[in-house]
Amino acid sequence: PSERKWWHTSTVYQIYPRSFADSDGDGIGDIPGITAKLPYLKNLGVDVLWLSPIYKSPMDDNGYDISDYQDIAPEFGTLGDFDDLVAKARDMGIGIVLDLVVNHTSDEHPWFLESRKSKDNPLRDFYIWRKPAPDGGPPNDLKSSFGGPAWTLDAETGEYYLHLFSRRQPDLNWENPQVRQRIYDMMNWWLDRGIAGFRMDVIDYIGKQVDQGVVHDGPHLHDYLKEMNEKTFGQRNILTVGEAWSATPGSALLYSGRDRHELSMVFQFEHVTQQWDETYGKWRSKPFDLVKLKSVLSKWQYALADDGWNSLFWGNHDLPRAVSRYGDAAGYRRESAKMLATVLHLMKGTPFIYQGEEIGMTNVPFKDIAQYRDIETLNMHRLHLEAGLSPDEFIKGANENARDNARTPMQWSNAPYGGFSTSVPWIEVNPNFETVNAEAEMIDEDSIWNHYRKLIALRKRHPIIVYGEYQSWLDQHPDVFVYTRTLDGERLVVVANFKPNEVRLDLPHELACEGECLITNYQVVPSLRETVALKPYEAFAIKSP
Ligand code: TEU
Repeated sequence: PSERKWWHTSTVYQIYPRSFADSDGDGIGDIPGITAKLPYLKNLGVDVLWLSPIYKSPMDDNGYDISDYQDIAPEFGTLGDFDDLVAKARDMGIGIVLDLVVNHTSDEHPWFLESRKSKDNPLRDFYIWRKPAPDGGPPNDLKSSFGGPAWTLDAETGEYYLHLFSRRQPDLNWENPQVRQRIYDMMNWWLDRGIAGFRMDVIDYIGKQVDQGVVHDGPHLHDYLKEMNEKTFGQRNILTVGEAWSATPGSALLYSGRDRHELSMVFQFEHVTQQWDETYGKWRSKPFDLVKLKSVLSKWQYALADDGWNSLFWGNHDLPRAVSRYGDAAGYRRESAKMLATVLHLMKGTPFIYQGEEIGMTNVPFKDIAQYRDIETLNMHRLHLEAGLSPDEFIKGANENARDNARTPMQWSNAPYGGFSTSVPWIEVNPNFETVNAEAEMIDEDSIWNHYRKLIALRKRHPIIVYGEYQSWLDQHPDVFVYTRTLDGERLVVVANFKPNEVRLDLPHELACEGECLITNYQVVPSLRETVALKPYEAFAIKSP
């Protein structure tokens, strides 16, 4: 890109505040807990922290249901705690990115309490109300992501309101200019407090046209984003990343193109959803297909090569643990976690690390639905059992793909509750905390943690990692991912074995080289010949000349 931005060389770390660090012993993580861990994060080398929602909320969806955009949930702390976090982070050169959840609010938000009172309430039009269908049922068949209809009848006025998530998350009406203005005012209020950016929840939904059944990529989506940019962060040097499950390379260029004045980048999910079952979605997983995964990752690298910008991530609070999904075959947790990190962090884009990924945290071995907390999982459990799935089958699918896999407490040490809290946490700690924990990782030179630390530092030292041109090789190879980056006469070759067995690889002879091995999860590899013997999950990168 013609213009260089600070976030091109940054690495972002996502914190799920409820599960990160509990400072007051109530079993729920909090803001002072995050502040206390700043030295840990500085040591790891990350530049930006994205906090999942910390606002006042009834916590129907763990804070993605906000009842006051300008206050902090008491279980997380106070505005004073937040300002203290921002100031202490800034002193360490770390920026704080907030989660902007403005597709919907909580049903306890004062706007919704007003809106539902009467049809002529001044705030009625802040939400999306429709008359019942002639048979008294919902206005149309839009569905909620958490199961069931996206419409709930409100007895007060006899009309339905729209909620694309839980019934406690009514959708805001973005067509109303007053709604947009209130949101922009709120964003400016946070920007004035010194935050470094926003992650925007389901931002592809804000242009919806419900009567036409259009949810994502509505006709005014990009107009609203341009307006938001102009009225809020446009003149400030911040990072914005929109969550867009619907994003395609084409729409990503609209969101993040250099002359578009919209967002810095988006999260796209094609590499996630292409691994899901066509019929049962993520509740029935398919065997992992590396050729497909490579083709999606490469497609995005090529599409945003000259304009726009990629975000790079394996996990977040909605996704299973990447090491469990793509690696972790018997005895190779460490090797595969490092391999996955290598492949992702050496691509072009801004890498995001989800808390615990840097110590190789894994999915949970829950046995009973009572151990789950997530609203989506609990709803789907009910619906799938009604539809005939056995409880055991459901738990198996949930242990592979449910959102709680990523939401168990951060494993700090082998102390009780993994050192996360002094009392029983809101959700069980993964029982492997005795061996998988930050304390053990940090003292071990060969750990996953130290591997992440190296990758983050390499990005700062080598412009080729930030700006080098991407090319993939051996696209049809079922076991190995090979790509190159080139910049100013230099070339970086990245080779990664995705299989828990040795692989003999024949490389195109142009890839043979000698140079500096920037990173490896086995022995240093100083040169590449046309035949390479790769160990299980081996991954390395060589820079030449
Ligand atoms: O996620 C959007 C979203 O579409 C996911 O809930 C998705 O449907 C699900 O994980 C796939 O099965 C965002 C937030 O990241 C999520 O935590 C919130 O629950 C959701 O929006 C509503 O705010």
